[in-house]
Amino acid sequence: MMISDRDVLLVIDVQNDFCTGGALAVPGGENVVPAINRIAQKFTNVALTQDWHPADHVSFAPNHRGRQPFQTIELDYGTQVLWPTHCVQGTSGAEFHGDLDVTRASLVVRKGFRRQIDSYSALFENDHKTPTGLLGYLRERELKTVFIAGLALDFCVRFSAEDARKAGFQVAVIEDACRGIDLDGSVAATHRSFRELGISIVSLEAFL
Ligand code: VGL
Ligand code: ZN
Repeated sequence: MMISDRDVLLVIDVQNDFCTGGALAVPGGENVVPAINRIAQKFTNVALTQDWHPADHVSFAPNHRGRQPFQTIELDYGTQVLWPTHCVQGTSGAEFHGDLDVTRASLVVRKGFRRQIDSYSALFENDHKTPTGLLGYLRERELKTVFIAGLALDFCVRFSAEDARKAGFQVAVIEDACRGIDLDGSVAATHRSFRELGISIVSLEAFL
């Protein structure tokens, strides 16, 4: 695959809490790290996202009396999954995985820092309105194709891919450089959505 200066690699939430031993571990999460490090070498433009919540965040189950992780609640912007407390600002769980090569990254977007709203997508928070600023970056830098890798395939990778596609970018998800959580068929729903929206799936091998 030929990578151009109009392409960007968007690396989603490769943080300790999403890896083995972390507070919201995605099965095999840390296995994306060597793959992402290799792919990142090929790109001129690399952007990272970092899930970055205050301790009193609305998405944390312990902040809702009588609720358990992975239950859902209704908020004014829609249904919200309640997660174990994870990626709290300034904690080691919120740090990037220690082996992730961040040297090529020209942008780090933090998301989920507003107490009352979660943010899966790298572009918009879960109300689908509040911007993170990444869309402005992509447009102003005149980037055209967004390649996405990281965690978790069926939440933050999925929402980021959907929003980037809807905003008019070509989007390709590098699926073997992602891992999923898979709650109630969410991985299958992700594949359906990608097909409907014209989001392509590419393999790691295509880059090597
Ligand atoms: C994520 C759940 C909660 C993700 C972040 O990175 O996919 N999932 N916060
Ligand atoms: Zn989160």
